[in-house]
Amino acid sequence: MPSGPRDRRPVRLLYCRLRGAPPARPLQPIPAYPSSEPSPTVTAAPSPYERTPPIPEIDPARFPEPLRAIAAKVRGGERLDADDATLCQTTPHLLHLGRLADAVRRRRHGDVAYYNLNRHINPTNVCVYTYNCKFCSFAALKDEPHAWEMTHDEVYRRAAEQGGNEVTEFHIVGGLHPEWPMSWYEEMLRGLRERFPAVHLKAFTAIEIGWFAKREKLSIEEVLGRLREAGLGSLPGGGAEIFHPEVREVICDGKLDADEWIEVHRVAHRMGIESNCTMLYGHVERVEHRVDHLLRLRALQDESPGFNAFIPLAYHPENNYLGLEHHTTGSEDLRQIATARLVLDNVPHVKAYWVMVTPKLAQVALRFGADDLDGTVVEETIYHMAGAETAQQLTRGELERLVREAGFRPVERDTLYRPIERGGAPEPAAAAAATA
Ligand code: V47
Repeated sequence: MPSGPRDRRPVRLLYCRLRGAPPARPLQPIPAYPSSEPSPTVTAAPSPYERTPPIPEIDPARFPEPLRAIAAKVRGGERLDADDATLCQTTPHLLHLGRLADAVRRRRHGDVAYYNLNRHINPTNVCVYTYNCKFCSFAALKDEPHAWEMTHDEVYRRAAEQGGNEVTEFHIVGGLHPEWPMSWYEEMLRGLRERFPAVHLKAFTAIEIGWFAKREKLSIEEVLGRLREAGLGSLPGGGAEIFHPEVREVICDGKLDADEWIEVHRVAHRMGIESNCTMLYGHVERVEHRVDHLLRLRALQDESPGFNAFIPLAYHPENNYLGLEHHTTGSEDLRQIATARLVLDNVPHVKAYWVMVTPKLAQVALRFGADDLDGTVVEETIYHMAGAETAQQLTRGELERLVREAGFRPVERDTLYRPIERGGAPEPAAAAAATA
């Protein structure tokens, strides 16, 4: 495990199913996070799901011919259609695409770029879908040496190691454990809420929610109701992968299908539980699958708003059964950010998840439509087990520096994108940008 925020050693192959004998992965204590932040307070601000308004200053004549029609639509506040989305996914004019996405991003968020102080916790990687999800390098069967199962006390200890109430979010996801009842997770949420009452619990992908419903023979609404009662604040966006059945059959056959994933988020939004959404790209999918995926997310947001952020997730190929070797390129990563900003006109935030694309590219992505870098993270397993060589955590200072040197103003947010005030007066411009 890295020894602190400055440690840049890659967390190497914890276990390689493709290559041979797995070393055990003991749970290691994480060194204390060097911080003496005052407890946070948040300023109220609504989360705007409405579409991006017209941007009259865009001049379509200044764009290459194939992009002019899209530029005219962005200028008029018109929605892009499937053909436009396909063009975004294929145009060689990446910088011009980025310029359009940047205009939309600035119209919504001005010069603000968000980050948060969060901590990821993965209570277990034991998962009934270990052999279904061929792209996943995280999951394990119970008797495999790299499997882990935390106790409640281990979860609380990990939560405390970051500095407890100094973070504003615990991001908690894990495998679908065949033996743990939903009450195990309810108790965990209650325990965290009791010990860290100021920390938002963003927990459980739609896949986990679907699993609880199946295992406990409950409706999605009953599962979400019980988890909310125990302390659940919102849902992360994982598990969406690529919705199209042609792709799902290859990469995660047997897992929740597109309609089921969407139904979990629909129900959550109707209950007032906000969420995020994702797309896993750069594996076997084609352009039309990505377009279909984005349009399905947009349609759900029209029908039942509640997505705060979209996070394009770049596929990492190591230590899994998919059998691919290539990583995504920087251009591809920036294209996904820009396309999302232009096509998902009703999703307020686009996240450049630094763990996935590296802090350096995430910084550039702020100029291609992204307005958020995610957070401090502290301990990441899903991507690092798939070969990510990024650090395990960034400090607040490092995140702010990335934002400032990209020409934006860093604003710490809570999970629901309300600016956080620590001690001094809130920056009025930051609060205004958050509500714009
Ligand atoms: O659901 C799994 C993806 C997701 C691999 O909501 C992989 O704020 C690449 O959803 N290569 C989990 N990706 C991560 C996630 C997330 C991350 C950050 C913020 C938020 C949020 C959500 O990671 C999984 C899956 O789609 N994943 N394996 C892999 N080999």
